[in-house]
Amino acid sequence: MINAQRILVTAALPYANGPIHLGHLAGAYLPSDIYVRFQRLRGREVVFICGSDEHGVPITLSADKEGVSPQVVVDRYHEMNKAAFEQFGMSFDNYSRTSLPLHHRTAQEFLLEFHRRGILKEKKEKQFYDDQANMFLPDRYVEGTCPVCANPDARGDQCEKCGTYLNPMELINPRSKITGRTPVVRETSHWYFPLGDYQARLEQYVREADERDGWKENVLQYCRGWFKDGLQDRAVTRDLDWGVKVPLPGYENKVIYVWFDAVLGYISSSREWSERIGKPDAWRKFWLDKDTKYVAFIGKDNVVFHCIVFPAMLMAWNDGERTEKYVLPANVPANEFLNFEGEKFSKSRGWGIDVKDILTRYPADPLRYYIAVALPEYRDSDFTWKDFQARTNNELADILGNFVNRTLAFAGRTFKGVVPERKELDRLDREMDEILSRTPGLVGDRFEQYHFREGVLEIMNLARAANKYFNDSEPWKTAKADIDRCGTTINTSLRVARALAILASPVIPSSSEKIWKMLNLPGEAARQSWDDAAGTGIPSGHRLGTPEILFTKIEDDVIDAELRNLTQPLSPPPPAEPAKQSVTMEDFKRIDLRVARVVEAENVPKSQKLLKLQVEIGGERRQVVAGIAQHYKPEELIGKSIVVVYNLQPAKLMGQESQGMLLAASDSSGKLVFITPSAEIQSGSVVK
Ligand code: B3M
Ligand code: ZN
Repeated sequence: MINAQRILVTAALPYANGPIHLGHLAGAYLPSDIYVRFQRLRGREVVFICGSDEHGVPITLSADKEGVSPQVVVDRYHEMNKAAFEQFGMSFDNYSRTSLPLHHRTAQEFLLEFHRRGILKEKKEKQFYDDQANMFLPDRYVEGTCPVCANPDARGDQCEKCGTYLNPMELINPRSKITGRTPVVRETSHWYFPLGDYQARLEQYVREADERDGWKENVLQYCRGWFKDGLQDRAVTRDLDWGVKVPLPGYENKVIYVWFDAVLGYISSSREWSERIGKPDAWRKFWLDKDTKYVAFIGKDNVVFHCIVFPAMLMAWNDGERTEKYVLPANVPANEFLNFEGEKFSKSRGWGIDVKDILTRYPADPLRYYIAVALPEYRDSDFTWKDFQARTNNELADILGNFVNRTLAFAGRTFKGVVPERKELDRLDREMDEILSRTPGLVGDRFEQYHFREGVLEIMNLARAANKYFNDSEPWKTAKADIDRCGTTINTSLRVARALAILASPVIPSSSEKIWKMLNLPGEAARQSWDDAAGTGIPSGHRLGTPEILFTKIEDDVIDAELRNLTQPLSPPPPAEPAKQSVTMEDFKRIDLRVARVVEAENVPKSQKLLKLQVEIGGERRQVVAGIAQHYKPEELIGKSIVVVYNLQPAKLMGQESQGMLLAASDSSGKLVFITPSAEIQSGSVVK
């Protein structure tokens, strides 16, 4: 574990193409915020950097879909996400955006430096082109069948189903995202970064950084996988017009690849921060001083870019003659995914909750606490409304809130709100002292090692022990029989309440300040010293503030209403599908649609989406595989009439032959229904 005095913390820059949801918070944001707040309490010099990623195909696709310019999309979501992060209590020192001129300059500076030193190679390559839309189709502009797992909806840059990173040219049955047509192949030129040249050094870097700071096993696994496959040259330019311009001759109509510019967004955001606080050089001591510990928090889908691509870029820069030498990440803690009620968050299906939406109904702290104890640190985990209710009511309210409240209320009643003296200690006091004094170290160790879940549970264990101590000490009895004994119990309880305010403040910052205020202590809980949290009590004679409710319990009917609303779309509702290109009657007639009757239906093993149907089409039997398993149970389909595309080329889906395609309609909420004739009609009938 590296014990640095100065720490640079970055959290992945979310794409400004949609509202951030709870899954994002559990991946990179809450862990980084807990870490930063904790390190500040430890007295470390910390800067916490983030911002919107405003370039790349995810942005232009959203803009195309809505029929607006990319600028409109990024302006909207940058502001929205910035506000949501604030409301959630993220303590970024700077939240920038990659569309700023300062960022464009930074990215171009790196590209030109690499170009000048002959690091980049120019290559001609074949790429998909949509000759109706008149544009090249980089990355997600192409979709098709994954060559690895046969997912029919793999994106050009990655198959979301099996996780394989793809080149659009590898897709089977490629189709343009813009017109739906099969793209043609054209030649284009791009600049490549020779990642392979850095492989040996990168392997050494990951090995040494892991030895020093204990990298997470999941992150090491991803890296090893990449190293094993061998690192390839990666194109750093794209045929697009939205992004950072490539300042090289012949590249006037191209931009820098979004990932090349996005990771540099950490640097430009740090520079923006320096300028904003009036110390234009402040960023330098974080980025350019080898004594800085740099920790980059991300979600698991960004590992390769932070553990391999970005470090290689920084190595390449550092090899040059310039005096600025950048620090590489000392650790890249990446979480797995948080699911929502057992299923992946899906914007398109409206499955999940936006941060800004949930914060209109619940305060940030209970949400922060629940996500913290459910963090997907080792494997995917799940957000459920019932668990959220249980953690809020049974832990925050009944344990932590209850302990602080009864202590203050008791001190108010019995000692007129003045801290009593701590006299002779008995066994219970000494046990409580013991638990209290070891907790900051215990939790601190977990936090230093990025095990936030365990750290947070230890904080709650302290509150649990304190409640038990209060019960076992029975101050309501000693108040009559032995007031000194009673005073000692309350003094000790107040000391624990003070420590809890400090130790819990990285997780539930506003509740911690409330406790601090109730204790009527000077300053803020967030500005105390972690290491002294247990040692310093509250002096006897100190006048306490008034107790107030810390956490409101969530009633059953509130949770029931959330569960009933589950199928509602995420806000804002996705815009209607734009019309496709017009087709001639001729075009349409080439498609042979028939009524079919379902005779058998079953789930496809290992697939959550696919159902395998045996259908009868006018005396002929065919097998049709349809992606409707999340909407229909197999038995609901047997005997039903459906419409199928009869002359579609057979395809294999998850190893199952499909000889036709079922027609279905879906709306923006993700609801999907199959199409059926309005009355009985013979199977095999032509639909026209
Ligand atoms: N915008 C991907 C994402 O939002 C990407 C992260 C950039 S970090 C430099 O998951
Ligand atoms: Zn795949």
